[in-house]
Amino acid sequence: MSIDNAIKYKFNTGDNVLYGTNVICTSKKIGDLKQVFQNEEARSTMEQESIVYSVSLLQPIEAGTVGGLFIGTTIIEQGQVDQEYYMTKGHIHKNTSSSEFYWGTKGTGMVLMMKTDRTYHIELMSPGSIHFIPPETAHRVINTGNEKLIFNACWPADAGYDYETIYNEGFSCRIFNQHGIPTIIDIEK
Ligand code: PAN
Ligand code: ZN
Repeated sequence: MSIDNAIKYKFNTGDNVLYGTNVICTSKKIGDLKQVFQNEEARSTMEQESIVYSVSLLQPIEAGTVGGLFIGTTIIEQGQVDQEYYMTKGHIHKNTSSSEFYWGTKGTGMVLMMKTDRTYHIELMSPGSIHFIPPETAHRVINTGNEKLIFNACWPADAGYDYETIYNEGFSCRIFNQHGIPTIIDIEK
């Protein structure tokens, strides 16, 4: 029997970031998000080094391991490109049978989930809200509040990522700030 005294991995409630030997931190800046927002011209004239969202990702097991799990924390800054709120790029999992949990810890936003037939549904995210993302469902989170939006995610280590489909085809709706109200606008493909 052995007891591990040291905390191997840690979710720091101060800065809301994961710590540990297998944690990778990345961020997406305005300059990384070409073609993600509707008004590409507005995005291209913004400060390119400005951070839109950051992810700390804990991979305690090798990517691709069947039965393994990953956990990640995402912080989406408060901001807009023209009238469109800051959001994640969004993706579908390469292994399309993978599902995922998201749960909110700070701020408010929307979880957008879109099926392969492009029908979508939206769930409101707030501290304590839990969101189940079923298999074969593209997912994106939008920060519609007036502070940072922070959420955690847990998904299979063999899920993989497909960003290309969403990059090419987009989601079937976008969320804009219209006179202070988050407004869902359907998008024709
Ligand atoms: C999340 C996302 C994270 C960033 O951990 O990867 O929120 O969003 P994008 O990956 O769309 O840029 C997750 O869904 N993992 O599967
Ligand atoms: Zn995912």
